[in-house]
Amino acid sequence: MWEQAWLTYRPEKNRQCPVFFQTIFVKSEYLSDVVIQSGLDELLRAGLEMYNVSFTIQNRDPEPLELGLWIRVGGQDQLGNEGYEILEKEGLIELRCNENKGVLYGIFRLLEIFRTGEWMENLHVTEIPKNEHRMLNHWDNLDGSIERGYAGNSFFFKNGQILTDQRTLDYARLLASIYINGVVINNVNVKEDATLLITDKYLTELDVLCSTFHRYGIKLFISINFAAPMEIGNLETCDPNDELVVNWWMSQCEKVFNKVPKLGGFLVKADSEGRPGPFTYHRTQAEGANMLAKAIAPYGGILIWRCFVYNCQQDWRDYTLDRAKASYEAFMPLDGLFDTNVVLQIKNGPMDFQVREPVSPLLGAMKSTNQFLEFQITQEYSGQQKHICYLVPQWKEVLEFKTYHTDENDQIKDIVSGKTYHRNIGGITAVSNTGDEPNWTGHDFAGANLFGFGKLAWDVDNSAESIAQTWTRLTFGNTKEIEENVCKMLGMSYRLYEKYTTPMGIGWMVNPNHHYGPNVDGYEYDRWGTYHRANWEAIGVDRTSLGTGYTLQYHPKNQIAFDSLTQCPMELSLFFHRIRYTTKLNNGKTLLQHWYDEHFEGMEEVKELRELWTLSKQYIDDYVFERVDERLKHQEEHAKQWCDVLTTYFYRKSGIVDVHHRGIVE
Ligand code: GCV
Repeated sequence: MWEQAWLTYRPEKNRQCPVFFQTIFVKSEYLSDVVIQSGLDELLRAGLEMYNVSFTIQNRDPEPLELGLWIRVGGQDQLGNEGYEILEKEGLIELRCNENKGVLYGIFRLLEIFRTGEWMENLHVTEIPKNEHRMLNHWDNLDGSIERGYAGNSFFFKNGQILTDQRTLDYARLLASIYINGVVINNVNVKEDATLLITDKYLTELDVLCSTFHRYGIKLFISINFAAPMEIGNLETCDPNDELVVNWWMSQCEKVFNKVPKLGGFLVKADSEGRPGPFTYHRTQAEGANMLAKAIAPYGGILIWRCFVYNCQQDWRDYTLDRAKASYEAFMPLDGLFDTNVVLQIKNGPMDFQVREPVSPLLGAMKSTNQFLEFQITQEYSGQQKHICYLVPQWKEVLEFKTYHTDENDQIKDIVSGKTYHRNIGGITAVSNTGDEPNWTGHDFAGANLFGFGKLAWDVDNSAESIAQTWTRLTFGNTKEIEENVCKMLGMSYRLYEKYTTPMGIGWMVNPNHHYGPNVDGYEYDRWGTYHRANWEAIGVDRTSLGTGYTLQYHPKNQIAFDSLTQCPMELSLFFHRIRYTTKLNNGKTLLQHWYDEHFEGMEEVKELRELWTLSKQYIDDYVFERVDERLKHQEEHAKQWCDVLTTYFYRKSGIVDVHHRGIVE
């Protein structure tokens, strides 16, 4: 059996049952709407679980002085198709919205406000999404495994079959409660059976799954294989300019959308890490994307094309190539050449979801192309859901980064929403961290990242702290004591993790393939373009304009700052610079001393996490307490391993001692 994460409705013994659990005023014409019905189902469920009451429905407007929840749909253009307004006046609560999704979202929010104790007389809340598309990408394979999954197996697929059951329905509820409105269900690395998702073998099952998620206002998407015309269509090529290929996709898409009309579109990883793409035929990424976009345009489909394109067959001896530059080089010249139903999906940094990277220079530089920003919720490089690493602070930094491409204040958040450049599609997407573990995310605290992503994608101005508070109260219980301790743990976790692993933007230094645990040279003499190039006197790749030239991909204002070691944010200094161990940083310490300090401090501070958790013991269910505690114990031990390996390695390389003599292993 599985749990309900932040939708756990605990019995409320000490509070009076609010009116919205008792009487609902709603016109009968809205009751046949499946999305509105999902909202009412949720209210019913919450009322039963919290107060053991169910509501009566009145198909009319309330009379003066009547109490209850009044659902009003339509005539609220200012709220768009997803926004809502909640107003409390003398015991009557009005939920106003323009369309059905507003009802669903408004009900979830109403429940949240009540459950977290934010409820007050004359409450007035208006919410309109800042991003039209708020999506999750699942890297689930059809055999049930999940690439970079740390919470069990897939609940979408098992043994080559698509699953639609109570668990998938509960997932849709969880996602709707955090405003997610799009989900890609399968891995971007489309192989074997997954290629067949666009064939009769799966279309009926896919349609059933799409209809289930549709009830929660969520559109499903699938990742497709660019080489499908060859692998399943018996063609000899998948050249996007070949007429046979074009026709094959046209007719295949007609079949797909006829059978699965609610499908949102396709996601494509092409010319990346062994996946096929237009480069094989000397075609551009735009030619590849547009060919597919045209095939799904008649059905209103969106074609999401990833920009994670780089050479993964690099020679580590070759200093002329810099992987960080690859995406910009491939896509920037194509700005303005993509069809209107194409959106480019760009990872937040130029490399690959490291604990800290600069913001991808493509974001903001491309002015005439739709863009989605891609985050990674699954903790591939941030502790694999064995360590606590609350990622919302990282995402906030990305969203608030100023590109300077239009003016002094343009921020990534307005670029990806489409606002800055008036794009017709925009939004934020992230790789999901869920699986079939009872608590969905393996580590209970990883739930905060999923919850936080949804809340942030809806409103990028939500603070990391307020999101953490809401999540904590909903998940563990509505008390001040739990909130204080858990939020403190979440608040310190990202910076902590960075300190004892790979600070200053150097990244990697993990064991190859599974990417868990320290291994400084794990990727150093390999083909992936992820080098630190440490020797006895210095470390880092010079990515300045005098080095690989990567900084030239930014607006001159950022380029100048990143080029200068003194102006470059210290936490990114080793991303941009090659630095001698003895060079003094802005904080007055030498590089190596700072490195030692970061690691030893991180290793010490991590102990506080377990202490704080222990303080919460009396408020938390035993089994939850234990499963988190077990992981915290591991995190503490593993932080020591990181610290020891990463200090010893550089001590041995350089011979430079730690001025505080904290016991580097010789
Ligand atoms: C799904 C990284 C990960 C891969 C992932 C890839 C991507 O390289 O390690 O597992 O593939 O990113 O984002 O496509």
